Amino acid sequence: MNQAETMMQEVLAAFDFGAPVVGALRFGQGHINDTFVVHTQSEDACCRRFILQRMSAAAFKRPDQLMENILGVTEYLGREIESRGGSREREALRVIRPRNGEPYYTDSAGGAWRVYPFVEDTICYQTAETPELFAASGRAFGHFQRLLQGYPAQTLHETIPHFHDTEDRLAKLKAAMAVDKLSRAAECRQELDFVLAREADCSVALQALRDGILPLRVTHNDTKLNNVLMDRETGEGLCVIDLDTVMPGLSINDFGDSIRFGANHSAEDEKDLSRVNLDVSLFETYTQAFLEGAGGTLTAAEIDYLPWGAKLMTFECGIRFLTDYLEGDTYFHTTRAGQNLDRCRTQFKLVSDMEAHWDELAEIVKKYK
Ligand code: ADP
Ligand code: GN1
Ligand code: MG
Repeated sequence: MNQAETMMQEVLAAFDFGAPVVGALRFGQGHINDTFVVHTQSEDACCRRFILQRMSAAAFKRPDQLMENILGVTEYLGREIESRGGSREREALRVIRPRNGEPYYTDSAGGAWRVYPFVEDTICYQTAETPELFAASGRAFGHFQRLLQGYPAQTLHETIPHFHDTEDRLAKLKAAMAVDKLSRAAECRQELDFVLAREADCSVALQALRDGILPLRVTHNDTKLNNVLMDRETGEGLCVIDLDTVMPGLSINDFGDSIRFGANHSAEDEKDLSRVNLDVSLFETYTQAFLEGAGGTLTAAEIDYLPWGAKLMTFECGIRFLTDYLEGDTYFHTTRAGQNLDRCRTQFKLVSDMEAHWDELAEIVKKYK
């Protein structure tokens, strides 16, 4: 048995899955945590699956605080969903504690592991294959924000400090550029100039927050299409997952991150930039659906700022990919050389497209005010 297999044995033994484990395999396409699907098989032949995750040590310095947030949020969501007649087992994540009763298991090498039941009969999409699918994700994320409207925000830990602090992301990029640890900056000159030409943009949403124009809410902060599980039967958004970054934040960022990832027809790391284009009609589809799901919780100012949420989340994500590339790809999982730079380039292409369609985007959001 190699080291990874020995570690997996240790971790599997730390949890009670209710039946013998028959296998654990790598799963999903997340960029942050190490995710596995665990299969169990009991004597009555009923096979069950679980999601087992080693939380990213690079992203999350305090797994104890992270899991305190997740326990609080999943319990709250479960109650809200039940009180609306929904199924808490299918529509919310549920933490399965290890045998020692803690919220997660710390392995002998210091890794932090958690388990959720696998939400069955769902599909996790990587691209918005149809407008209906994208609309369903919009309703789910809008509704998620609505469900958490009354959550006591002051009890949440900041799991990643300055997560959507675009000014801070810019400062970190500049620092990485100055150090240029791997001498990659020369190769990224065009991308760096793209950022430097838009420095002022980094303050737009934060200034609106400081000025009291935009309210602080409890938000998801990572609203990619693949962070909502779609019901296989109905095609509707069923369960919002990846709750690691639920923190006080801006509603426009939840909207914007979905647009960044979903309102186009290409992979996040597409090399051929001619294939990376903002789909304005998908922007409209998502706007309508997100606001429908949010059910009147957004203010008029928040709706006005939605195009800024889209542009800033896309710009910020590009800045983060570029920073990670300059620092040697230590944060986002990569499967090939240059992937983070390619990801950065797709984001900046989308930002340029948003700028080119800016008036149209502003007109669209006005329609749904
Ligand atoms: P990351 O932060 O790395 O993106 P996620 O929590 O999003 O990690 O999980 C990675 C992937 O695992 C998801 O995109 C989804 O495909 C799958 N997944 C996570 N939790 C569940 C679950 N409870 N049921 C089914 N699939 C899940
Ligand atoms: C990460 O965890 P995942 O893969 O859903 C990242 C997001 C980025 C996204 C880019 C905790 O999302 O912020 O927007 O990659 N999550 C974290 O694809 O950093
Ligand atoms: Mg994810």
